[in-house]
Amino acid sequence: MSNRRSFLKKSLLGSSLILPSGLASASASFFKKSLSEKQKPLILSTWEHGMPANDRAWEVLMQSDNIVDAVEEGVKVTELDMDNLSVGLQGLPDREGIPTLDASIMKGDGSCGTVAFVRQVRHPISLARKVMDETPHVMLAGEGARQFAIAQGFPMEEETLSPRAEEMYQEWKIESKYKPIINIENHDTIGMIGIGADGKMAGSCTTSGLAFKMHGRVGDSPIIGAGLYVDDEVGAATATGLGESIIRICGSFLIVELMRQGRTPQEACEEAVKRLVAKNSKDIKDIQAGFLAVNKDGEYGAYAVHPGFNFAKHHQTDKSLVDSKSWFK
Ligand code: SD4
Repeated sequence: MSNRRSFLKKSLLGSSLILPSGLASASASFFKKSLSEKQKPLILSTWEHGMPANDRAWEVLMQSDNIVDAVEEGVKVTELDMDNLSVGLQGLPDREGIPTLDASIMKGDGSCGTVAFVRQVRHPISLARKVMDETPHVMLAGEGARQFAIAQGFPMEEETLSPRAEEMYQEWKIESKYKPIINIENHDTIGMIGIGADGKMAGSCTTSGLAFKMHGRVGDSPIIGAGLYVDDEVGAATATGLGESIIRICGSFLIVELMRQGRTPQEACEEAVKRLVAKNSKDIKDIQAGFLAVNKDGEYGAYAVHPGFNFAKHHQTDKSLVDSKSWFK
């Protein structure tokens, strides 16, 4: 909880002491309502590229009042960002030199769609949305996902690497060693979670996954409950970082369940990181992972294994980039 909000809560507690009891509780509920309403709508995204993505999401939300459209359109900005080497077809390829993409989208009513290990699709998030809206399934993978994209009229893109990705791939090929490296280009997935003025929530997550991964490797981002989870009754969470470590603890689902049990988003993210550290203790020095969460009142939190994780937040009166705290200092 921000200092300002805890200050307001404390002052409210103080003021209710001097009011007659009926008036005090009316005043308390008025203030509680206006406090939480101030936080809605709210859009949060992982990393600095979340700033332009949030701007677009906000614009769509203001025009349509539709939080699902907002989180889809928002991350499409990142999918097109040529400077981002972890999202979209311009991202770093797998060991065979092929970019393969993972994405998921989820609504607070439990509807969700995901695509994994998909090729040649410029906007995997929109393909995930089609899986959610147009099929009875949750997840399509690989060639099946690509065929579905063609059937849905998605253009098939060339698989030529972006100049920067090609250069880095050629450099990597000299040693051909896969080693996760924290906080550089290979950890830049965008996860976006948002809450509309009406309290409806949604989230999206899209990535080219780990650089130089094995062909066919799928990370946490398209796994509902790992890279993304949303429940209108509680809140939403998303993840970035080494997918294997996040999948092992069902990170995003864990955070939502901890919030359901009464933890704040901040406490829930911290507990998830604690579990992740415990379950991945052998390699933890080389593992970066970060979580971002919001509850249905619009309170939010974030926490990472190592320093360096940040997130973008956008609401009515403020848009800013916030540094997350971390397990290792
Ligand atoms: C993955 N979680 O595929 C993704 C990578 C990532 O920021 O988050 N990069 O494991």
